[in-house]
Amino acid sequence: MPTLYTMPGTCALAPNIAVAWLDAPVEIENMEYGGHKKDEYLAINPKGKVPALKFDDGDVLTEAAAIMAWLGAEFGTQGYGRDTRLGRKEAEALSYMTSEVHSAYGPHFAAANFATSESAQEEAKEKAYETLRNHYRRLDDNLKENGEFYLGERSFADAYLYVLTRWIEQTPLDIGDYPALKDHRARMQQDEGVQKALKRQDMEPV
Ligand SMILES: N[C@@H](CCC(=O)N[C@@H](CS)C(=O)NCC(=O)O)C(=O)O
Repeated sequence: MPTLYTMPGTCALAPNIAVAWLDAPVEIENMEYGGHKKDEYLAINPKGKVPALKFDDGDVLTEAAAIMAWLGAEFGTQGYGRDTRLGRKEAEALSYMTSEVHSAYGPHFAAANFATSESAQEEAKEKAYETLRNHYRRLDDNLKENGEFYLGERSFADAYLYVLTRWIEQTPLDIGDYPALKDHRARMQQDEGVQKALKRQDMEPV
């Protein structure tokens, strides 16, 4: 059975939720914070990041969007079929959320990678929050247009969006400014699969 490596508080929660929704035969190995820098894990994922999915033959797949694409293709009944609109849109949404929105958190999570002095780091963070405000505005508008789920029907984009709406609490941004996102987060926390994934990752609803 493949193993999905996760860590509390991280974006690995999205593929973890996908595993729960699909009831996929995937073991969850939730490492303590810091486990991602240990030699044993670096041998699995030299990038030193989670998530990573290790297959029985030793092959390893990294990148949350790629892992969810594999899960959907292997165990899913909808989404990720490139011939369906939902599948195309799901790939688009996950690329946007992982490569644009998550990346915009860089100065927040690791300011030292962006500037040396404390004041320059603060400036980098402020710029990041400005960028994030624009991203969350766009996400909120898209969700408002589509209703209950980010793409109109439930998809893995909702799982990743849940990660992003949790992280907002660590920033000076206010989820109250994004009412559709706030409602989405509350609905997700009622979901059985989300609750199961949170527990497996040693996390609580926000
Ligand atoms: N592009 C990667 C990003 C993975 C990533 O940044 N993971 C974070 C947790 S959300 C991590 O492991 N950070 C630890 C570190 O950078 O030290 C993906 O989408 O899977």
